Amino acid sequence: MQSNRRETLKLIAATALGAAVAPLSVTPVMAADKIRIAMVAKALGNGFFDACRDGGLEAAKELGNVELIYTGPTTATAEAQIQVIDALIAQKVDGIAISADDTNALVPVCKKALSRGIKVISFDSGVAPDGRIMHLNPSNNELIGAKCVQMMAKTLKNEGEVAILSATAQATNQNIWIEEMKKEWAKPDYAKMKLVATVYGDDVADKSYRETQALIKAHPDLKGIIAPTSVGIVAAAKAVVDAGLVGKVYVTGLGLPSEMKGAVLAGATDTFAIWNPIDLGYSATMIVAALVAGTATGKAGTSVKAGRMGEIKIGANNDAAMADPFTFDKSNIEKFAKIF
Ligand code: RAM
Repeated sequence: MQSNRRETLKLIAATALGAAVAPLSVTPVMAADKIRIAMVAKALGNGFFDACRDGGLEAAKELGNVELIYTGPTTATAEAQIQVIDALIAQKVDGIAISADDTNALVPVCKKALSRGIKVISFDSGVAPDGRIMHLNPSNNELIGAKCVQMMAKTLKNEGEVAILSATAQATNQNIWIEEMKKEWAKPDYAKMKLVATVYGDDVADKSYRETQALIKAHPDLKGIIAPTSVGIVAAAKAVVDAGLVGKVYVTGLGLPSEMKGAVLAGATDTFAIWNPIDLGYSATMIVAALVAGTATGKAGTSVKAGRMGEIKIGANNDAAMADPFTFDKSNIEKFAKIF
């Protein structure tokens, strides 16, 4: 790991920046020499992206010559993200890592950024291939989808009505995961576990809470809710607790241990999963820095050095994936709640 870090510093020092860049701990680099990388969240005020930002800041500090601009719209819509990207183009940033609110709608503005020499990647939630150099998936999509169904099946002993509470209807990542869930769900093991509805809380706590209440009302036999969103899962669990349905309706999906501790201890959630968002933001920032420095191309079949995360291999469609999702329950929630 240390050698990777040293390697990265050496590479950055030897790049287009021209001047030799001393390790950050010794000599701070002049602001004007800094590579400016923007990390664009689906929306601000989401703890998941705050954790990604923390990872990005860690990478920037480690590289020493990177300034991280953490930004995003107030609502998770493509229109709002387009405005954010346009502003970043006007600011002439060097690189952008975006978690997309829409796969295709962001392509033109991302292409515009690319045509101005800005290195654009997507992370977490992808932009279609034409609009980015590469995409960093947090984990294997098939695994994420299967995991969500398996966690629900384990709690419900493979039986009962289940609904999905997603983020926005256009979110690239949730839509892929829901497709993968359905593939897993088609297996005979789950014949008695029925998907009765898919609703969207838009990664807004209030809306997710109200959608959960509506689900409970519309489906009196509902036994489970899968929320593949860190905002939705917390809101759904709260709605279950508030309705006095702990032990009758279970919530699982993807969430942050720090935000899900209450739900797990209350019994509304048996298990849930996630990857480390700090590592995700750290890696995305490292990748953009390497693209700006010219030490990586992001092309299929190549790899990119991402500091303490090691070498990240880039596969078909210029996609890469990080670690497997990790599962949380009563046995480990308190420990991880302190980290992210
Ligand atoms: C929400 C966002 C994000 C997703 C997590 C799991 O914070 O929708 O894109 O990866 O949930």
